[in-house]
Amino acid sequence: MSYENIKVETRGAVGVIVLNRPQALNALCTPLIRELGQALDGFEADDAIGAVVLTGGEKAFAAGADIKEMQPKDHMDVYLQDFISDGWERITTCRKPVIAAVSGFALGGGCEMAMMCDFILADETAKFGQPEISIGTIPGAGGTQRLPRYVGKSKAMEMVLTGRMMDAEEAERAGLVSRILPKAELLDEAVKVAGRIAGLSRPSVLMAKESVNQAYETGLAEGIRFERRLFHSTFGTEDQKEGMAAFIEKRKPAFKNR
Ligand code: DAK
Repeated sequence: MSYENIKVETRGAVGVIVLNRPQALNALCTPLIRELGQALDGFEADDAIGAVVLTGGEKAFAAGADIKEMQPKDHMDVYLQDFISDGWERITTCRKPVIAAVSGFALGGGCEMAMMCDFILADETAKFGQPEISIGTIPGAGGTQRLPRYVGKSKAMEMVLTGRMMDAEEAERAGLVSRILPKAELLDEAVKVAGRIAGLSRPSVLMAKESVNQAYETGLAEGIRFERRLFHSTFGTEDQKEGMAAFIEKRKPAFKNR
């Protein structure tokens, strides 16, 4: 499939999606979101792919939703069309892990998109922010909900109310970013991490992801019960037998994703 606003490639068992509107700092216009959804659908359906990396350009991961597209719209336009809701949530419904590799600006919808991924790797130039308040609106793709879950109320509230940006070091300290990598290595390292995940037992990976995500949806006791059920169910897989046998026999496991 050919795309205008993203680039898509596979590297081994890893699907790589590159946001590619550099002239607009990867502003997330409707056609881009549509293409992103199509690319994710393709990788989800492809058994050869075990994980996905989502990245942008050097100057920007994405500087937000497209302000030029949004500016003329009125309430009834956005409400009746359910403006840009369709497609935005696609990342969050991916069963395979999606890793964000962030260089440069991740602002507004760009920051929200990175937070929808399973974890965020960043380089030292990364800057995160929810600047919507400065243009007369508020975050609309989960920023007021996910940012406090990542960094706590105080920092999230300050960022949402002032539009202040966080640099990579602060983002790592606050827990928004899992690791900072040198700029030249960001994508290769993200693909390597994704490749490691893709080489593990697929059912275990999907269950592990589902179980961590459950921590944000339920209370502790219910979450632990959910985890226990999934943990027990891994004992019904061939991969659990193989993984544990390989450990005992001091060899690499050969997972079959069964
Ligand atoms: N939209 C459209 N164009 C953008 C853009 C954006 N968000 N960000 C940058 N650009 C464009 C600029 O207009 C400029 O284009 P030309 O003027 O050259 O044609 C080009 O990219 C380069 O930008 P600058 O000249 O401004 O570059 P600088 O280095 O001077 O500044 C900057 C970089 C990132 C600080 C600055 O561009 C900036 O402040 N950008 C806007 C950041 C922002 O406010 N972002 C939040 C947008 S609101 C929802 C889903 C999502 C959302 C809402 C709802 N639903 C699911 C319902 C999200 C909303 C938002 O993200």
